[in-house]
Amino acid sequence: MRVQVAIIGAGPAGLLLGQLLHRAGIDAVILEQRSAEYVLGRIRAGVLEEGTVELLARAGVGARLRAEALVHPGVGIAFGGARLSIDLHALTGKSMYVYGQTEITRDLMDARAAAGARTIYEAEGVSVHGFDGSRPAVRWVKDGKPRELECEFIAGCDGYHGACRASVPGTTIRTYEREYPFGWLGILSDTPPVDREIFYASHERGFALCSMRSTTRSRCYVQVPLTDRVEDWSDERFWEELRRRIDPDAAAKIVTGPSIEKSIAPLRSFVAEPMRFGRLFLAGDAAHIVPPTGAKGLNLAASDVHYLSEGLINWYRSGSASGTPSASRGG
Ligand code: RFL
Repeated sequence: MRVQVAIIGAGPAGLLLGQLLHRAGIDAVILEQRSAEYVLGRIRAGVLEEGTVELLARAGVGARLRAEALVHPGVGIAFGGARLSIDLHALTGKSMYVYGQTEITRDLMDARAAAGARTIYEAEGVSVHGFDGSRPAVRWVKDGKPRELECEFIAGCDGYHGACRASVPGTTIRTYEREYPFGWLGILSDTPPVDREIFYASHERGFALCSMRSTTRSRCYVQVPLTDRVEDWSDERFWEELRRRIDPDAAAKIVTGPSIEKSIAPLRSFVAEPMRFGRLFLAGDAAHIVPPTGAKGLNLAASDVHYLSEGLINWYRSGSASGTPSASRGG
């Protein structure tokens, strides 16, 4: 099998890149180690920046987002029992959008299926080869049989634990990492959001965030010690702790309810450079992660995909004359 671009990973970075390349007439196959259902079930991001929303629209998957996303002109910060609202729209002319990562994934998967573009799920043991030369290849096992794909470029969109970054010789990559000494306990619940706007709380007991996925679904977090386990946190304990950390007006308005997802994410910052190794490019969490407190990772992944797709599209349009694409911000 031969293809122009092999994309490793069907997270938001891989699916969005596949969609942009497909619209530009570039043949790309996505290889994903998990099942489509598993990928769709992963509950993560929900806060999108204007640039991400514009890029999704350009990829042809903006209609449902525009119709259903909650538009937030600003963000709040609670401290010392009071609340400060920052009107981002007034200050920058731009808003934030609340639309779940699962919904973006669903929109991109639907668009891919409608276009008849190929995604190979449950590809085991994916490995990347020959990216320092002109004929890279990807190998994997599917249904117990070894498979191989020849390609012109490989896009490593396989997240922080993926195979692509790990395949790069250690002498060619530099990494910077910081692990924070606390965890981020988040719950998702079918309860109305604490407030109309997303707000952070700075409190001596720890940081907190009241966010949402819709007008009926809340996503709230509290900072916890790294030694805590999810089992230590009943739903009642979570809501009680959140109440203590936010301003009294908001605390009085909280509607509590059972969690439908609860997890503790370790907080880590990580950056690898460069993001290009011959014909292998890294994008999204494969190259860098930021703590989910900032609601930034998916937006950064979208930004990488914007630059990478432009580089690849320009390269193919210019008849491949200019060597290899210059795509990442790092060159
Ligand atoms: P992903 O989403 O990790 O997808 C990588 C895909 O690659 C697959 N894979 C492989 N496939 C084949 N072979 C291999 N060897 C493979 N190894 C891995 C994986 O199965 C997966 O399908 O990376 P991508 O596409 O770069 O997207 C990044 C975003 O998912 C991530 O940055 C955000 O979720 C971060 N994030 C947030 N970002 C925002 O912009 N706004 C938010 O509000 C926000 N909230 C969050 C977040 C992340 C969180 N967690 C759990 C870390 C909230 C949380 C709690």
